[in-house]
Amino acid sequence: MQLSETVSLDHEGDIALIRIDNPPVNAAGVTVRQGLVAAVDWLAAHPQVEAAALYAAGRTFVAGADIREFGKPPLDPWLPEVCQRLEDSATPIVCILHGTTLGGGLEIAMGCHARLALPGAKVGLPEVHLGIIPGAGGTQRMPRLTGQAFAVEAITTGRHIALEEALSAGIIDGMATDTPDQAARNAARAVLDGALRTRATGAQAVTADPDALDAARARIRKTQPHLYSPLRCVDAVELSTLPIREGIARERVIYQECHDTPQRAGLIHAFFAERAVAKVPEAGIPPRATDHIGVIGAGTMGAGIATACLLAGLTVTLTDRDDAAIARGRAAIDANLDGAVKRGKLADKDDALARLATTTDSAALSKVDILIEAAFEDMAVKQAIFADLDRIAKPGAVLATNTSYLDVNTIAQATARPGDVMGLHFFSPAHVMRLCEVVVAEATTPETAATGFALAKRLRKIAVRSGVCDGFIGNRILRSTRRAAEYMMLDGAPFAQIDAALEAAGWAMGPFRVSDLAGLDIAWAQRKRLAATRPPEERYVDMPDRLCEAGHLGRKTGAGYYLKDGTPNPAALSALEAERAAKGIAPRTFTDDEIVSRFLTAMIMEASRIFEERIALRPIDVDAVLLFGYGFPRHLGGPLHQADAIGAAPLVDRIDSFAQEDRHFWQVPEILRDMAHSSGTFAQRN
Ligand code: T1G
Repeated sequence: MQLSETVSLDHEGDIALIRIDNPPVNAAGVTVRQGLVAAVDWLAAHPQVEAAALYAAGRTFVAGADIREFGKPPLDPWLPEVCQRLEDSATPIVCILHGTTLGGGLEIAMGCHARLALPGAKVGLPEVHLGIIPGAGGTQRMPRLTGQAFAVEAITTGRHIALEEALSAGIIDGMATDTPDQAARNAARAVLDGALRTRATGAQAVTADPDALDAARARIRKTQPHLYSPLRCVDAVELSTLPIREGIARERVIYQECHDTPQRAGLIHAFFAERAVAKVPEAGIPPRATDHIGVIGAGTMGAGIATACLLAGLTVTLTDRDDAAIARGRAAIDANLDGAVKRGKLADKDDALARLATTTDSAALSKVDILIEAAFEDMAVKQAIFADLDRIAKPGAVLATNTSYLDVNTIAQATARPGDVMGLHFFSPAHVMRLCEVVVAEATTPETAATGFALAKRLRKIAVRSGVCDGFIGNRILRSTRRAAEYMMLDGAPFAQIDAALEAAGWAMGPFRVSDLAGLDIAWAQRKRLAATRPPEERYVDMPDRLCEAGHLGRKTGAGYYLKDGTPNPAALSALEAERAAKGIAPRTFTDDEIVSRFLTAMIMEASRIFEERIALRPIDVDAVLLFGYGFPRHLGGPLHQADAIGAAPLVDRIDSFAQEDRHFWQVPEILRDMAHSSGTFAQRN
């Protein structure tokens, strides 16, 4: 019988089977919660039913609360109540877990009186990644099953726990076989037969483990000082020695405090951004083949791209001009694959290497489905390669360039088949970084674009659609923020302070440390390329050029902004002083907040223009690029999420005030000014 839109119950003599069916991941939305309460009521009204089992249809048991309900008015019944009702049921209820039982799903399971899992099942309480704590008894019931030490680690890291570990930790009581519905039937019968023991989790005792809680707090303060919810998870686990109802009431208060933070909103925006980017105009178009990939250029990028393809089970032909380059490429791939084996990402290295061919003969590329050019970043070089591809590539092959800045429209003109040409901009190291910009040029056909997305998906990349402009979405924003950082540096903020301020705010790495890592010559080459078109009124900081000229290119030469030991490079400091003296700049101090505000505002300015020009189709695409490729703090949700959080009108005021010192750099994008007038948001445009 149907108890709600998504929950049904089968009465089979002295047992009852409760089924949740809410695709795609059986999230515990309002109809699931209503149905479960109705099931408990039904059991209470049918005392002749002596055991029940709860299971879910489809690919997984409940993967959590329904995230789409967050931030909206709460709908009765709440999940904590539902879990309590399950636990209070006089009829024992066994839960059958399959797939990924996460968050509210595991809390439902822990509210039941026993848990059995099908092979391959995983569990976890990942709420901390969404800026909250488990809010339906998870922080109170998990310690009752596992002890506080295990629970505090699992809840503050939010990691997925594999079946074997969940069994040994006490979260799961045993294994089940068969389909979830049959497993449920067997489990309910096992309860009746006395073969499966049931008990209420909330009735179990917990021993306080202050050392484990202190250790967790110390780790979080060190590694995630800018985040709110991890420490609150520890506070909640600490309450688990209280009687269950009292503990859950106190957990609820902490949950609500976390829920109301901007960090929660940012983290949930990031969760949806990761998935929203796949919803592109080309999504429904059948792609061409993506099995055999040709990579042109065996340098760092080419080797990384080849590695990513091999790790995804694809066949790769890698070419370069001479044997020495090929040998270096092979060595790099070999080392990459060793790393993947070590990290558990690859089982059989020989199998991967067996799918790799390397050659200096470009004719070997005639059979490949997709060609990815990763040669030297120079237009003439790329045009020569693409002109040659007309002769070599099979008809229908997709011709992709991995350029980071160059105009894909111009590259496409070098071939007689511009419709097959696109950009696939990977990030170094290409087999590790999750972002890939899929650059759709003027002539790129929808089928070609769809094939680029299909390949990126096989490589398990987060693929974001970008139009053509200098630097596409990510590097164009990077250039703008780097300028903002350089201006602050010249005006008096030590670059070490700029890096430290941004890192303390949650950025993975400050801009100067990023430059040292990537090599200062990359931006130098770009500045030289753009020198001819640079408007005279543009403010220009010379010091990075001086460093490059002196051979300080960053880590690869031993020094850049910083020395090897991490202290500022004296050559950088003296170049800066000389430039200030020459330009008559009296250095002033900047607070850390001001640094973060200017950096973020510059980023928002450029991000707004990129959306305004439809280089990115939606604001959330820009956010995804920054989040997944540029170390933007996840809890801030991305630059355009931040624009909404700050508000268009205050942003316009802020930019106008910065413009008093530099009218050329600080200009309010039209779209922001319009939004300030109309009280609009970027979220409305997603
Ligand atoms: N709510 C709503 N939609 C969800 C969802 C959720 N919890 N989880 C996934 N989806 C959607 C997702 O947006 C996508 O939609 C589709 O399902 C498939 O997801 C009280 C408050 C389960 C491991 O954090 O980790 O419980 O894009 O593409 O790779 O304490 O989704 O197709 O339209 O990711 O197979 C805690 C989040 C919630 C789990 C499946 N739970 N989800 O991965 O598919 S908070 C989570 C995941 C909570 C309580 C608290 C993964 C997955 P669309 P997918 P997948």
